[in-house]
Amino acid sequence: VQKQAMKLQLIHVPFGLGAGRAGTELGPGDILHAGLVRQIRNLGHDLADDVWVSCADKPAAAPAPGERLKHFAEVAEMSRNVCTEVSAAVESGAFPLILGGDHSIAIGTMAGLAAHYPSLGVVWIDAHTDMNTEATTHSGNMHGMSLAIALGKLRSFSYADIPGAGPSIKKGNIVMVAARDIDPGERELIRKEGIACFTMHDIDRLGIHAVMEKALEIAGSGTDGVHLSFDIDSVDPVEAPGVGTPVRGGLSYREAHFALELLAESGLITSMEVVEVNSLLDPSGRTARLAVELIASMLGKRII
Ligand code: EXY
Ligand code: MN
Ligand code: MN
Ligand code: MN
Repeated sequence: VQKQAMKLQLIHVPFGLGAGRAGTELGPGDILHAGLVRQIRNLGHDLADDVWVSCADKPAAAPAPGERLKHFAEVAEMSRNVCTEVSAAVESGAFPLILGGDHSIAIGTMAGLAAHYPSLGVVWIDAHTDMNTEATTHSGNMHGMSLAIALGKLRSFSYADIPGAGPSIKKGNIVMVAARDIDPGERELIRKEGIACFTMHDIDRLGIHAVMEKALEIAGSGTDGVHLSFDIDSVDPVEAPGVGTPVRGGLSYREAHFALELLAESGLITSMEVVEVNSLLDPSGRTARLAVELIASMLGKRII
């Protein structure tokens, strides 16, 4: 994010089959309806024509009981389409702003970005670490596997399966923030790979300022671009009730904004995505409105 006007490319991914509950396929429309374009224009940024990624909106078939990669074909197809659109946006010189949709859209986002940034830094703000593999997942929901896939840890799906994808993300360039619901298999993989993970415990201990400074150091050094993957379930469910996998004890309203303001101020962020808004679970529209406010912070709203 630069301090002067940017050309933003909105990429909408109305996809929900990576999650365990329907509703995130409505996320892009909900966020637009909550006033995103007005906010972006008020910040003085320009907008290229919106792109809507074609993706399945209903399952081809009900997953078999115990299926470990639910709706695999639909997720793979969506990932290929997202990769193509994100890569084209970077090529056009625009700043990609991708709206989900569940967090499985990040598979294609990072694939497309890595084609242009071979040493891509990733800041993953999320209640979860999304580091399950087909061997460790309990749910079979692929939104819980996005980072593991980007790291090349799944046997049955990697960037080699996505035409035009860049290389896998390097583990030293990833940092997770706000994790507080981590499965045993994820914890083991995170430890084994030595991936930087600042949990809510770390945030309570160190404070969000220090955590974000460390996160920027990790994702911003030795990298050629920094992607922010923002899962709105990172925010406390009191502020963000419309999410499919809520976890109590999340980021406060100001911790979330402060973290994003620091990222904007750094000038290091070269792309971002906002995922998991599910307004079927929040008729008040509060969560979609929060997403718009947080995007404004990411785009420099409080930088004077
Ligand atoms: N770890 C759990 C699973 O793998 O199913 C929950 C994952 C939730 C993923 C959301 C997008 O952050
Ligand atoms: Mn996530
Ligand atoms: Mn999450
Ligand atoms: Mn590094």
